[in-house]
Amino acid sequence: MTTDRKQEQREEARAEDPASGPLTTDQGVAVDHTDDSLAAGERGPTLMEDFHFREKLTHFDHERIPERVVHARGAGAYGYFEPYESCAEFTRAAFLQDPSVRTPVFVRFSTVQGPKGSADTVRDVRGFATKFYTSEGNYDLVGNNFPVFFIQDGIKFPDFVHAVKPEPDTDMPTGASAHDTLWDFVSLQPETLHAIMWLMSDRAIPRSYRMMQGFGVHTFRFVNEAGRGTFVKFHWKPKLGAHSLVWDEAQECQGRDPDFNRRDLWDAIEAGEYPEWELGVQLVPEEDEFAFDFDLLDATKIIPEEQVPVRPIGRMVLNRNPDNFFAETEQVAFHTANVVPGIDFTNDPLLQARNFSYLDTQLIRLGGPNFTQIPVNRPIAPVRTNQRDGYHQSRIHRGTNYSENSLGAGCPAVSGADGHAYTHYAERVDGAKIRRRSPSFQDHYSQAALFWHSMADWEKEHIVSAFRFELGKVNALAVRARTVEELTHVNTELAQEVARGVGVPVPDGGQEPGPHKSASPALSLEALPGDGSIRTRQIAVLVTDGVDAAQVTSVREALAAEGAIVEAIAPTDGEVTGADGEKYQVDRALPTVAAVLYDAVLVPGGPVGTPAVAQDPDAVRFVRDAYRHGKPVGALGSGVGVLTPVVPDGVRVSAQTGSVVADQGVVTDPAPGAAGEEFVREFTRAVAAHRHWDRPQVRI
Ligand code: HDD
Repeated sequence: MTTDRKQEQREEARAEDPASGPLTTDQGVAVDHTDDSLAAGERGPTLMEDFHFREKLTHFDHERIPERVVHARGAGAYGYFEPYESCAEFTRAAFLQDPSVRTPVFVRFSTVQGPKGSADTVRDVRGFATKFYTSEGNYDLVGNNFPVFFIQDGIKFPDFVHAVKPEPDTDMPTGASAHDTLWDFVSLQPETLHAIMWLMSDRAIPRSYRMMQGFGVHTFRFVNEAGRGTFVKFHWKPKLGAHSLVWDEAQECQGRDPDFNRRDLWDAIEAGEYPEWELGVQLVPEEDEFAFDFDLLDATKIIPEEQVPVRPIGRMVLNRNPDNFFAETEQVAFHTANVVPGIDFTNDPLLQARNFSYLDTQLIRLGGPNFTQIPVNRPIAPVRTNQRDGYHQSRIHRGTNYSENSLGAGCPAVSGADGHAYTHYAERVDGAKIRRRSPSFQDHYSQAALFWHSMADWEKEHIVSAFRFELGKVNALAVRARTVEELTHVNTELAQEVARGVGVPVPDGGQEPGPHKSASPALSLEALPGDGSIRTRQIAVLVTDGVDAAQVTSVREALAAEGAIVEAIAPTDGEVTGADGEKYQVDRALPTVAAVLYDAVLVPGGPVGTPAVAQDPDAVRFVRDAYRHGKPVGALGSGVGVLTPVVPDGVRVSAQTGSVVADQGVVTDPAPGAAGEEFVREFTRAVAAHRHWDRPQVRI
């Protein structure tokens, strides 16, 4: 957020509080002085009658609440949802009927493993929780950016979380899955393998919360006015497409800017670049419940989009940042059991467990049963209950507090059959009490294999590299070997490549699940390129004294006109003097930034490209890192000289003045002076493609 925006916010806050006058105590008593304690004499003891001192310190001592037991690290924003058309055929949920009605939302994105203060760009699942403040009450779609989960029955959630969280003796590692207990758990629980494939893919290191998918994971149930049920799975598809970092870059980002994704979301909304997702549903008629070779109740399975297409039903736009992180993002409470009429559950054992857990955990985290009265959790629909008292009860209820009653004219009365009340879907259930997994949940390898076969070659390469990194950090060699053995049931090539990297015997393999069925192209990141724009992409332009300022200005204006954010980076902050003697404002000093914080790098002409600067290790490293992370790299005029030693053979760089060469994301034009249209067009195209994985010496 820019400083003046923060200042604006402060002024807005003051304007909203007309009585914004003197500092007071919590009791509203004006305070004359808050920098010195009340004492007996200037050098005497502090007096206990100093109620201002005591209240101020006591409140401070009690500011922290328990962080979430998982998903502690997050970022949130407000926005709205609007349906494209009525979904009355499938559901009577009011917010899915009228395209002219916008439903307010609050979304919180999160990582899972790390504590509240951990870094954003860790390898992890990302939470994608949406609270719809609908006219019929709050509906929470509490999803992730993976469509599957690690376990099938929620009773194992404590075991899974204990295994992935820091080890109980050392409390290490923070924000990481690369350690013995997780892989011990995984190597003994084949049901985890499908989600593990997603965790080892680039899906687990999203470039931006704005550029990642979201999934409800479970099969839920739509119920229409006539009471007919339809199975439904929810999908969020980002307008900007799904894009990721590479692991080498993500690790450096953790240090350079632990708030990388949080900042990206905040700044985009502040700049009016409102992120947008399309809500889609996969619909399965109840009569088709058993038409699949997997169980719809199994949260470790997807319905391949090629089997049941995703039907777009609306869009969500996030357009307002919270005013206060603790009050809103930290205190927001999502719960899978917060549903509205027309949306119901299935007997998915993971969902059933979640329907217990969220309320349970929020009671302790938010200090009792009245957390729904915290503004961010408050429905816009009227609330009328007979629930009373409890910590932080802020409602002053009048009248009766029981049902039935006559003294309160029977109010609040149950809605009865008028159709507005929530009625649970009358699914017929029967069965002997049993503690046993359904046989229909037993196939743990086919969809892990499906995911592998759906990957582009570069994605497979990244997955192998991730497994090698993760298992390379596992000390227990038997756990490494057992995990590799498990991978032979997914794909022999994968298992053998991983084994070669982690020093365990290379398995013979051949235990894949039968002749492989076709892949699901929708699972590759290549299926979600986005809108082809370069909006909000961060581009670094390396400048120094003597730079060809006309060139920088021309290309900077052209890229900014396409919505990119272009920053001039120089060895020191302040200004540089262009070759024309004019001053040129620097945005960032090189020591305060790094290539990993940018999507592309441009090296203009002037002394930047002269041998003296080309030997500047920081500038050369900046360009080299960008190249090695597969990012677009451009050079103009003598700036081409900085690229030449960085770009390996096999990538063409322009040598003749006047000819623009664009090859594998490297765009060069040695011509001096303002950037030509062709260069701008080619460089913009290279930036729109995000990354260029197939070029030589990309470091993943
Ligand atoms: Fe969970 C938080 C998503 C399985 C129990 N979960 C939490 C959050 C998200 C998810 C996005 C953070 C919400 C926020 O931002 O405040 N969880 C999922 C998904 C799952 C999943 C998509 C699998 C499909 N979760 C899961 C299981 C259990 C829980 C199986 C327990 C049986 N989840 C919790 C929790 C949390 C939570 C412990 C911690 C903080 C909170 O609820 O409010 O109750």
